[in-house]
Amino acid sequence: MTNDNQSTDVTDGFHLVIDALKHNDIDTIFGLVGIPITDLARLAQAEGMRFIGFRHEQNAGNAAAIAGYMTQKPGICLTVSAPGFLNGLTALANATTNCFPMILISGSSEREIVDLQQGDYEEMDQLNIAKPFAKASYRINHAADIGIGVARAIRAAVSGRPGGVYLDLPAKLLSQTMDSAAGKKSLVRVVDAVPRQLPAPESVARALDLLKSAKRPLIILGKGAAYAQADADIRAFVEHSGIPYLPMSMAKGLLPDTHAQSASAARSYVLAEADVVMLVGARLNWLLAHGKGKTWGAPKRFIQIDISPTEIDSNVAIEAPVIGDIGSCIAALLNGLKSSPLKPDAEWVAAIQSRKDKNSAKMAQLLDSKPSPMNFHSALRAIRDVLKTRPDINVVNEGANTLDFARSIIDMQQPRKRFDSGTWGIMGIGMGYAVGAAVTSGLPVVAIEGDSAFGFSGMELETICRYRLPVTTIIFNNNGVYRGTDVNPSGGADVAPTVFVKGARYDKMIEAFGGIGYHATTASDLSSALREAIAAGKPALINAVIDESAGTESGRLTNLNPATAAHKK
Ligand code: ADP
Ligand code: TZD
Repeated sequence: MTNDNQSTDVTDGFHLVIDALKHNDIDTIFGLVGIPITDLARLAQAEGMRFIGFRHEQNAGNAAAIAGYMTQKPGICLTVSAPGFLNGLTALANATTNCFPMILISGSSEREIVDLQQGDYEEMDQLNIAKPFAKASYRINHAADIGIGVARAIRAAVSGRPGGVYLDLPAKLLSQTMDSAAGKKSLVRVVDAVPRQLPAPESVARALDLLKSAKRPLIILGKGAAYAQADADIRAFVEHSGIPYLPMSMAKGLLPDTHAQSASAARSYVLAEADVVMLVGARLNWLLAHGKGKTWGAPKRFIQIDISPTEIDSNVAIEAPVIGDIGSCIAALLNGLKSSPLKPDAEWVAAIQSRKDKNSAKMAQLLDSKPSPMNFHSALRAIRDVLKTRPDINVVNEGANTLDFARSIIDMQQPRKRFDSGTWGIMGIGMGYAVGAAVTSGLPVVAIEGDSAFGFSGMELETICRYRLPVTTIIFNNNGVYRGTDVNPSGGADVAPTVFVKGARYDKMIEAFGGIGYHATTASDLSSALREAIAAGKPALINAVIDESAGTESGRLTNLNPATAAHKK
């Protein structure tokens, strides 16, 4: 361990990195130690920062990313070189894809050896490998540059469209020394890291004109809107305009899902029938069928609010782009609305209501059934009823059917409380997000996990137990990827590619680390286990046994599976 008190006049790279982070109010590092960064983690702890150690870097990176999304401050992930760096890189790429601010800090090996490919311990040209996956990538070579390097990384992560930043710290840098007064002076505090970016007044006027011309307007709120923390103005705009809205999955709770203007229960209808659609921090990617085709019916006229100008016209023509930060854009639009109010067509509102009523009645029937074993609906009904009483709880959600059904059945009442597979539809975010959300908010987390999805990060149950986090993980155990019913078509001894060990007892896993395990075979078991686990505020895992034939292949995305054209006899 580095000796803090060797000389009061000298500081080194280790100290300067920690000082630079603290100087910018960063108080937590998620990571996994080893050469050359073990002492950096120790020092962080010694200097009053929180170091949360993981079992795999991808999960540490995911925790950092979700902390960034929740706070608008970059989450920090610290890893060792080469393999540790690569393990963290998936999380960095996922953060960049989702527009979450995080900084992956990795130690790296001797430059001279790496560049001549002479076979150093954990040799890898990390900086160049990180570039395509990060919003920005930097290496610091001199201790005197640590202050500016860290400041640069912070600003790159959070300004404009947020994203993942890679910061390369060669081993040699960490032990480099310099005069401590000069070191202190070299620190940089980032001023106005997330500057307001005001929209051009003419873009606001254009958007309002288009909105006023609409007969069947629709607002779509994306996770960019949730990230922006402009909750009160967004709600005021939606309510003043009277326009029906759809929340994307992580924007659920920005307005409570029970809000009268939510069109979620009539999603297909409003997407097909709307004439003018206003996107607020939501991209027209695959999650919105690229803004065209069958889902969207007749071509739409779009308004798009986004901080990134090049997002506009990415998939279809946008008639009224409004470029700026969502807080400033919505405030300007709200202002315009006050001087000339809108009133959406009563027929449009009534038509949506009647679809909502019809679809909700159908859903209520499914939710009321009590099949044995449980299916997705009956299990989620039990969870929904418990979570309704705890709007403060963070919900993490991944899987295929488990994700699709939970998204529509579990209502959210508060913003930035739902964290899921996001823009990539990635599996493996579960336990990393759960730890990140619990540590960042200090509030309980309920992770609703497909059994396959859970497997990607399941070892972090130990992390959850080690830090005694109030995380309850619910495994939707249907014996496989999607379902557990496939059979090996060749008749061979191996099980089918989608099938797991039948009847696995995931609840036993958490018991190995001192957590509480529950085995739930009925909705009432599940309900009482969840109530008890939340009340206890301790690490818990509920193995919820689900009918292995329930659900569909790939959940809602069945149609994305390419079909084989060749059928061998
Ligand atoms: P969803 O998956 O919920 O539809 P996306 O991740 O596709 O949402 O879209 C988020 C969008 O929000 C991105 O295009 C991003 O540039 C934008 N964004 C993020 N933060 C802000 C902000 N503070 N102001 C404006 N736009 C933002
Ligand atoms: N690997 C990664 C990193 N991301 C992925 N999305 C996949 C693989 C493919 N995949 C899905 O898209 S969903 C899924 C996989 C493996 C798991 C589905 O099974 P589950 O969920 O048990 O988690 P359900 O609820 O039983 O369908």
